[in-house]
Amino acid sequence: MITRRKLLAGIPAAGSVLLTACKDSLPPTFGSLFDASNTLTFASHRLLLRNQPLVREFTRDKITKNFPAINETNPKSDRYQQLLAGGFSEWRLPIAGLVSKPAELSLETLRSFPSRTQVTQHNCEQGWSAIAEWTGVPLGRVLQEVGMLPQARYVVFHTVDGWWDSLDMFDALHPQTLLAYGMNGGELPVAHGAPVRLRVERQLGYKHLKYVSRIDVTDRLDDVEDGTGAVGAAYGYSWYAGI
Ligand SMILES: Nc1nc2c(c(=O)[nH]1)N[C@H]1C(S)=C(S)[C@@H](COP(=O)(O)O)O[C@H]1N2
Ligand SMILES: [Mo]
Repeated sequence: MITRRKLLAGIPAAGSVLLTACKDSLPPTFGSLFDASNTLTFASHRLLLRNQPLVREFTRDKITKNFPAINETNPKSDRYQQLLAGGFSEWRLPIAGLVSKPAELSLETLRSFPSRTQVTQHNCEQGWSAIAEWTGVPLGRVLQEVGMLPQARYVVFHTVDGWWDSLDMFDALHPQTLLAYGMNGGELPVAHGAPVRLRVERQLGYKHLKYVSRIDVTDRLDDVEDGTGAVGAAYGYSWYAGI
């Protein structure tokens, strides 16, 4: 018979099995005792989601009328304002690092790739959620274009307003992970991250970087910025924000 005591004793055991299974994919700030609960969440999600299921998609009638726009809603930088005034025709997205063909992609080029449109629910860590339709190019398609090298493990994103964050390949290559340039059938509005934002549907709102300005492909995060993998880590936000 499984007693309560046995069950409780089983939790650390199950945890260590999960951790062993995921050891090679653990990000640098994970795996310590301090971060045990985040690490366990990460490890169990990876196990449960190993077949890369899609998150729920909705019909267009479920789209939220007034999708909140939060934090930065129009970056003040002169360069950004210039690009905006020019309809982003001069905008380029540099992609470099562990790729065989580093590139500076225009919006036109991104739009020329096969696109994906999905109506999904955005869940902000601050407690609100809203549904919108997003159109963009799957990040995996773009990585294929620049020739991602076999040793690549992470994709690092930088933004106009100084945010930065990263995904491992498991999330970067998920079919619903998009570089989105459209929202609700129109262009992506400035307030929501024009010209291009990240959609990473299996994670909380703060991972969906707006105003993406640069992408780097890498095999380690400890030498990127402060080594934590994301700007939010310094404020106590988990690098992995799976939902
Ligand atoms: N560059 C940038 N990206 C960002 C943010 C930001 O302040 N700057 N805020 C994040 C948070 S916490 C959320 S919930 C979503 C909000 O996206 P929205 O403004 O389109 O609703 O963007 C995320 N991406
Ligand atoms: Mo958020």
